Amino acid sequence: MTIAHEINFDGLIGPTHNYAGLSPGNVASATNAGGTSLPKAAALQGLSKMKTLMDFGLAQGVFPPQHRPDLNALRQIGFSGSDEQLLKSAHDADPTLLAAIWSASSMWAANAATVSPSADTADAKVHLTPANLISNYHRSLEHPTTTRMLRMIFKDDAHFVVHDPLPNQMRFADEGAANHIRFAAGHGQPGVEMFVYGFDREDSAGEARKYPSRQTRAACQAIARLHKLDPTRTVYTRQHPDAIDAGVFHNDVIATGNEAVFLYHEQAFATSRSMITDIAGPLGQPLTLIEASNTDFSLEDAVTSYLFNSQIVTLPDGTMALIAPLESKENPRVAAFVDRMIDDSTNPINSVHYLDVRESMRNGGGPACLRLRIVMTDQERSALHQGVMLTDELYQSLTTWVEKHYPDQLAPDDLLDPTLARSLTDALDELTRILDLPGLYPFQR
Ligand code: SUG
Repeated sequence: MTIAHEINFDGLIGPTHNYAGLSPGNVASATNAGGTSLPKAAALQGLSKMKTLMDFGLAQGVFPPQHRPDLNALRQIGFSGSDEQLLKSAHDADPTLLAAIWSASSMWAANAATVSPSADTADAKVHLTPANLISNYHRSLEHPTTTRMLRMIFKDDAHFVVHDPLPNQMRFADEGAANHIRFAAGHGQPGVEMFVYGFDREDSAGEARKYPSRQTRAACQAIARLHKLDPTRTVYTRQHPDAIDAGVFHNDVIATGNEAVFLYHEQAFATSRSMITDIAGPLGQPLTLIEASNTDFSLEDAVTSYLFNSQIVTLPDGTMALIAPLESKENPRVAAFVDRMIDDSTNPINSVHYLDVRESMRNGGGPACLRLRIVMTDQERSALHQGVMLTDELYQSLTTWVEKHYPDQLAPDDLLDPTLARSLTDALDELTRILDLPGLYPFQR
């Protein structure tokens, strides 16, 4: 039997983390638009989450933030002049354009790529497809650097394939692992991969009305083909339109899984029951279903508490733990549901750890959004770039780096400041030395 473990790669929250209301259908982003953010606190919250998981004995990786503000993105759409003039003219044309090129949105690593482990792919390699993220302009700026970063970290082509992102066209709108759950009897066993979409051009009847769908069925199918998945072990499921319209802009806001455990809300999917047989059949063992009903708590509770954006992790002793956002503890209906789940011996989740990632949460990103999980054998793990694997020393270096370079606060007007923009270039240059990723950023080439 092949032994493999899940490694979580968290996006280190960048120094330009701010609240701009850039994502229609993301309730937290809209609610906090125009507020003052705390970039240093945000990054330290994220680092502390990574350290907590490492201290549980789990392998933990780090993805560096991207270089923002992306002034080249402004030149590409016709703005010109000095840095100061670029920032000012973009602001005068449309303040959301200015905010977009400053966004630290690459922190949400669950949207970096979709990943299939080698146990599921025909060529027995780990396949990664960077997400094109074309549904929102600020996020569409991420994939060139994400692709480059993944190709530096997963460089060894004996083990890894990093594909190009899907075509930049709405037909193939893709948001990565946030809309993908892999089930398996154990991490190293062949899995069943579930792809979740909101839009299907063959079937427009089931569409959300109020908010956009960000993932298409065609994108899911393309990734399954690229990753050489077994069609009999691949399941496509549609998000419930009512869920999208309640603020479930990614499936990981309403469902999650780990190994053979499936945790979801009864209103998550347009097709709850049939899909469960489609998953459990090829898996060859029953799924442990943990369903939250509307009487447990509502869709709105799910969206404000972000319970389903918890990470379910398998601990070294074989039991599972729930890594949940503090907001779940603060909702009495959700917290009571969690208590019942932990007490229930028919599922393997034995403990809950509530973490503070409030700065990210205020933009709609919980614990699971902040990480990309990759199941790997020990051999694959030793083949990846080791500079991004968290150790106590790296945790210390990154904490010191954040303390030294990050602004304490960012208000919307700060985004007009060219001095801040320039100081961040030096900081990121230093970061590529800490993580041993020379030449990652466009300004270094
Ligand atoms: O794409 N928020 C992100 C949150 C992504 C959460 N990720 C997962 N669910 N996996 C988004 O909507 C808000 C930025 C702003 O408004 O300033 C933002 O991009």
